[in-house]
This record gives sequence, structure tokens and C-alpha cells, in this order.
Amino acid sequence: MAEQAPKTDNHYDVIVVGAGFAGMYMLHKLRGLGMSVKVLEAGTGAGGTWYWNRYPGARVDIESMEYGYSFDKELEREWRWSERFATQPELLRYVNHVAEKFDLLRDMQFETRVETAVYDEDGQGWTVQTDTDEEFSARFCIMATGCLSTPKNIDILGIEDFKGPVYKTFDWPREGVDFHGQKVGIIGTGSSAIQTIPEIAKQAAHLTVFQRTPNYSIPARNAPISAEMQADWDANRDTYRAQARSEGFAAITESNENLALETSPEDREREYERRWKFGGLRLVAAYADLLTDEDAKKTAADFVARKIRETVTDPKTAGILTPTPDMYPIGAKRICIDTGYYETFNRDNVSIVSLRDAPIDKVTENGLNTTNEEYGFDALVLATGFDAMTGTLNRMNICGVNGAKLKDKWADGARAYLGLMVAGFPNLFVVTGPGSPSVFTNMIMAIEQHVEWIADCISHVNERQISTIEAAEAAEEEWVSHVAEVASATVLQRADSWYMGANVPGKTRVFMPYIGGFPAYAEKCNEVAANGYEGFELRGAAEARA
Ligand code: N01
Repeated sequence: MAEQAPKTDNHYDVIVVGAGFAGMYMLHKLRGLGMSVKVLEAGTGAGGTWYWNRYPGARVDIESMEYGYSFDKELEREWRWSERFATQPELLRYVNHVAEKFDLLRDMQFETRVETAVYDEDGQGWTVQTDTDEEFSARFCIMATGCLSTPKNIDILGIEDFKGPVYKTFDWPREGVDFHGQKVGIIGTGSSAIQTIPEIAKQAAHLTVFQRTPNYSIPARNAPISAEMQADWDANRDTYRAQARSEGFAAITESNENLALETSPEDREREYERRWKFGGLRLVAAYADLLTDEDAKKTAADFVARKIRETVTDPKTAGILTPTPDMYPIGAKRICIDTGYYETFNRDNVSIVSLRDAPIDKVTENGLNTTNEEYGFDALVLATGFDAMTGTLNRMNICGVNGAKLKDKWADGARAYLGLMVAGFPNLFVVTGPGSPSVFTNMIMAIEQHVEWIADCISHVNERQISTIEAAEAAEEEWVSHVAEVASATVLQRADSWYMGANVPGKTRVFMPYIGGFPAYAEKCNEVAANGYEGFELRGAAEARA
């Protein structure tokens, strides 16, 4: 069949790629500036992460009250979360409510995956091409493509030979899956698996969990939001939001300057116990040295290990489920927040296989062989994770000045100034890009801060009739060094984590998020803007770089 020429009549002020929380707010904000905007999204609806990750048990790991958008008071007042940690269906209802309230859908085009984004040779903006064979152009292109949106390639031998269904947590069937009466295998024990294992176990005849590396998981203590909690939030919302923004994670974690190693074992135990009982992320924020000191981390790791042993009745299973400090320091892989995870291993219909002892040899027609044993099952679930932070952008063919490709520039690790813009790629913004706090914070707060900064920046550029803005090489270099320096002061680089790109074979090992804390980062962004976008090159129409 002859190739069709792409359509060319789609010009906008801004193209936003992705209709998750970032793309939705970006659209709303830019409309407020009177700009024409098109949002292009691969899914059939808005919601990003919460659109794709529909596996049973999927929940937010930040308290729902803190997770909703904060930019609109009326929205905050009118929306009622039903649980402390909202489920994916509730989050998707919220997404649709926001989309309707701000009339967002009319500028969104779904089932449209951006494949190529090319900086125009005349220096005036970007042209993107999609898998629908359409072409769109705009002065600005904003990648609101998420940090965990491209699954890593499935690097398991024989997976295509399996005769039964293979379900992926990151692309779960919209109609759901009924596991009743089935023998199920699941590969992976990261956050997704830890949330879905208890739910699948409730249905399956038998569930076999294949674990390569155990994770530290903390109970969410999820519960309905009580009338008292709702009333408290209604009365103090602004204070709580400000408190979240003042903390490193941009969430209320009761972080403080106390040091685990300067606290008596009894007081430390009491504090860990209090936070363990409260549930969620607070345990890992108990002491400032939990980020930087291996011995401090060991105190928290020992505490969680003890909890695992107390919960899991079979000592061998408990041993397999318990990470040890020689594997990686607690927190260096993203802490998981669960509902009944460890308890699930006390069920008769659940077993765990340690792939550390005997790795997967291959997947077969009817199950899986490790180097030791054969396992049979009817359905396979993959919870194998993402090519985080850079995967989506590297897979898109993004070409900047003189056709330079982003993926070549990032071959030895992502480079971006403030995680917002990349030298050589004028008028292209990234929301929560590598080098920004992003995944080390409450993502909604990080998204709002970036969206507002980008909108202000575009407004500044427009008011001064500047045609292009681009990160300066020197400023980018300095920021990338700073991100690395801050990370190297911690022990987070010791794990083979997705923060490091180490979960993807062949990916350069670089710590990608900025962990200097949300307040310091936001202050730096504000300073840069107040100083006339220091570290950026702003060019007028006459000097636009082609
Ligand atoms: O992915 P992961 P995830 N053979 O990379 C294993 C966010 N999130 O989707 O550690 C065998 O954490 C891999 O083993 P190992 C959250 O930020 C949030 O679970 O590489 N095993 C690991 O156990 C989270 O951190 C929520 O040795 C293989 C697992 O698969 C991030 O998303 C919920 C393998 C992958 O774990 C990613 O979580 C869910 C192989 N070939 C996710 N390849 C919330 O609560 C991989 N594995 C909001």
C-alpha cells in the first residue's frame, strides 16, 4: 500500500504530549494564558498512570487528601476522597471529574501516540508526527509523558511460548481479569506486584510469586476517610498543603533533623513503631540520617525485617521476603506501601520462589523453569517495571537543533537543566524530567510546581516577543553535576534500582531524580525565573537559532 502523506494543517501555540495529571493541568494553565493547545495522548482517555495501571489492588501511595490537585480551591472543596489511599478506579473518577470541570477533553486527542518530535529548521518551533499519520506543529512542545510510563522490555527467555494469557500490571485489560480457579504465576515483587499479589491471591486457586529481589514494604493502614479527618482537612487544608510543600518529599511525612544514630535504641524503636502503626511513607522519614548513613539505615531495616518475621509464619518464607542490608540499603529502592502483603504469604494457596537461589531458565508452554525446578500455571502476570524517567522520551524520536537526537545526547545518562529543559532543544519543556525531584516527591506537588513554572516562563517569553528559550550548556552541565553530587552524598546509588536505570539491561547507571528536596528545588526554580531565566538563552525572532 502506498504511504499516505501526513496532514499538515494542525498548528497550535503549544503541543502537550500526554494527558495524565501533568498534561491536564498544563492544558488548563496554558488556556488561561489565551494559548491554543493540543494534547496528544496514546490512551483512549485521560489519566496517564491511573489510566494504564488498572491491576487489582492499584492504589496511590501518598495520602489521597495530599494527592489531589491543589491549584483550585473549589475543586479541593467539592471532591471527597473515600479512602486514605485511593484506589485506581477512584483516581480515574477524579481525573474524569477534573476533565469535565475544566472542560479539558475538547482539546485532547486520544489514541494518538507521538512518534517523532522535530525542531523546525527555521527555529520557530516543533513538528510532531503521530502513529495516526498526522502531523502537528507548535511553537512550544511540552512533554508531560510521566516518569513511569514506558515498561521495560521483557527480558525473559521463552515468554512468547507460554500458551496461557500473559497480563501486564502496566497495561491491564480494561474489562478486568477473573482468576477464580486458576493457577497463576507472577514475576516481580516491586510496588505493583506488592499491591496486586494480595488481591490475586483472594481469587486464584494457587499463586506462585517469583521474586528476584525482596523489597521493604510498609503497611498503608488504609481506611475510609472518617468524618473527623474530613472536617480537619476542610478546616486546615491550606496549612497542610503548606506543610507538605515545606518537606523534602512534598508530602506530610513528619521529616525532621533528628538523627537515628544519636537517638537511644528504646526511643528509636518507639518512633519506628509509632510510624509503622500510622502507616504509609512516614517510617522512612523518621530520621534525617536515614538518607545518608548506612548504619542509620540498618536500624530501620532491622525494624522492618523484624516486622516481616513477626507477620509471616513460615520462617523460610519470611527469610525469602526479607531484604538484607548487603543487598541494598533500605529506601535505595523505592519503599513499597502495601495492604496485607506479608500476611498473604500465610495463605495456603500462595507460595514464593526465590530467583536469587535459582534464576529463571525459561518460560515454557505451561509455566516456567528455574534452574532448579519446573512450575506450572494457567496465567502469568508480569509486574516487571519500567524504563523509568527517560524511557518514554528516548523511544520517541526527538530531534533538536541540527537534527541532534535526544536519545544520543542522553546515551551516557540524562542531562537537563533543572529537569525542565535540555540544551540543544529550544522551546521543548519536560514536566518532572530527570534532574528534578519528581519521583522523590508527592508527584502532584512536583507536577503543579513544574506546570506553573513552565506557564510563567512561556508568558515571560511571549510578553517580550522572544522566539526561543533554551537551556544553556554551561548551566545544564552545572545542574547535572549538582544533581550527581547531592546523590553521591547519600547511599541511594548502592541499589540496582530504577532510580539508577539499573533495572534496564544496558542502560547507563546514573541517579536520575534530584534529591536535594522539594523546597530547595522550588526555591532554585523561582530564583532562576526572578533573575530573568538565568541559565537559559532567550533569543528574539531575528536571532532564533536554526
Ligand atoms: O516496578 P519495579 P513496579 N526476572 O521496577 C522484577 C511506582 N508505583 O511496577 O528488583 C525476574 O519496582 C524486579 O526484580 P529486581 C513506584 O514508584 C507506584 O513494581 O530487578 N524478575 C522487581 O521485583 C514504583 O517504585 C505505586 O531484581 C524481574 C519487579 O520485577 C514504580 O512504580 C504502585 C525481571 C519490578 O519492580 C515501579 O514499580 C505501583 C526479570 N527479568 C508502582 N525483570 C503506588 O503505590 C524485572 N523483575 C502509587
